[in-house]
Amino acid sequence: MFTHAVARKPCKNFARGLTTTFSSEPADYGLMARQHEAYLEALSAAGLEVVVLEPQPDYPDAHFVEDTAVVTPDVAVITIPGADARQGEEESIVPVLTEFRKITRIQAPGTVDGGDVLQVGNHFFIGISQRTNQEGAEQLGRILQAGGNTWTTVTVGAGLHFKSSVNYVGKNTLLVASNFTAKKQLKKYNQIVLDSTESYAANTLLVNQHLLMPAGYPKTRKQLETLDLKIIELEVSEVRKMDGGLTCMSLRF
Ligand code: CIR
Repeated sequence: MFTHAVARKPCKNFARGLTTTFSSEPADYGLMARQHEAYLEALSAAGLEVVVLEPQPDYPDAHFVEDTAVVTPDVAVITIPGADARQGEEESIVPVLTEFRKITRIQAPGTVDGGDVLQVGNHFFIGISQRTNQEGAEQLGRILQAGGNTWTTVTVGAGLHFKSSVNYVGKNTLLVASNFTAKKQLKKYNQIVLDSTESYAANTLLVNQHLLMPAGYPKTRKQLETLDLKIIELEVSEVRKMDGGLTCMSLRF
């Protein structure tokens, strides 16, 4: 059960953030601000007290706060984000999380993006990706293990982060993009496999019996309806243009 979330409002120049997604329409700030507002409302509806931080114009991706920390019941691990342009975002998260958890930090040359870290009970999957390196994963793994957790690494061969393709939806079940189903680390879980035309919907967020999913993925919605959770669909067109999704825009704990 989560009680809190930390999020950050997007800045006016958020469209200058990193992206690999082709879009003929540039990302629009007014629309992004409305989509973010609806996201914060959904977190509140799921029972979370949301701490909302001010925008950081020097870091146009800074509203993707998930990448700056991994928060467990006993510790907050401050990351070193894997993209040079995002290194430094994590500093402004430290004072906020200090109010809730003991702080520990990933050390260089380790890099970790929180988007690569998926918690399933007391097990943590750590994706090795363009952003999270082996050194960072091992440092994080050791910290998690000291807290009584287990961990495994998974190679992220496609997509930005591990959680771009795999998320936990409760009841021992993972929501998995079709190109990740064969991963041996995922075998002992039930899997809901996404239709290949709806892979983006893998980035669905479970919060206290509420499932926040991107709007416009009817096949996935039908699959998720079997889980008996309250489904909230959210518009994320502008988030997606910047390679982001629903998990990225908050830290939950
Ligand atoms: C980036 O490339 O870092 C941002 N434009 C998107 C980060 C999305 N974060 C996430 O999936 N956890």
